[in-house]
Amino acid sequence: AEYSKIPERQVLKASNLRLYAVTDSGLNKRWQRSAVEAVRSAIKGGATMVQLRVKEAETLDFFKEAVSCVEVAKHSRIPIVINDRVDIAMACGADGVHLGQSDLPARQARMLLGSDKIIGVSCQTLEQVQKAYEDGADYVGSGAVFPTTTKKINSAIGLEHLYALCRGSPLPVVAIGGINASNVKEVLRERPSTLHGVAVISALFDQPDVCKATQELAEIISDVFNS
Ligand code: TZP
Ligand code: MG
Repeated sequence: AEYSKIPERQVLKASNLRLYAVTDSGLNKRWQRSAVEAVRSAIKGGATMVQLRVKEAETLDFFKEAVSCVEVAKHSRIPIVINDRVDIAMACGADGVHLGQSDLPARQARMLLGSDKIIGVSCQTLEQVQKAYEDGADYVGSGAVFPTTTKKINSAIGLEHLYALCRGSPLPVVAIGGINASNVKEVLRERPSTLHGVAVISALFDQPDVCKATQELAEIISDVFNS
């Protein structure tokens, strides 16, 4: 992989981005599951990385959830990153943080977290990808590839734009937004060398059986990568 050229940041392996499970506090509430149950089921089903994404929670509640999720993920040796909050990522011992364009810049997050932690940045343009790279990010999340109701988005970028971002990206890319078992093959139809997998929320967590949904998606993704 491209980023193996940066020796001090080998905590993230390309294969970790294959099936990246992103939790959603709203969906957990709707399905009456705790974040830790959601994370445990996704890991059991074959998720290769986890992001704890908590919106509109008190800091203490977010922190406590993060501590339990980190424990589960560490036990399974699956990297876990915290959405938005560098402070919580540091405090709970997570493997890193995932930042949006309105969060702390990756450069400052890197100064706070040091060189051993994973930093991901959501990017919609090549300029943002380039900046994330220069700031010391480890990977880029690009999307929303397709329309989604999980998050308010301006517009979906579509597959051609995703592939163009991947071709211009010095960092590994994970595609996100509206991806599920029915369209994941289509997303991975073209595989620029930097496109390492997909990140999903509702395809795993807006389902009655998270473990089964993860297994089904994981199976399709392995078929694609092994073909
Ligand atoms: N960033 C871009 S789209 C999105 C995020 C967090 C939501 C993805 O959710 P889903 O349910 O997999 O479409
Ligand atoms: Mg964010």
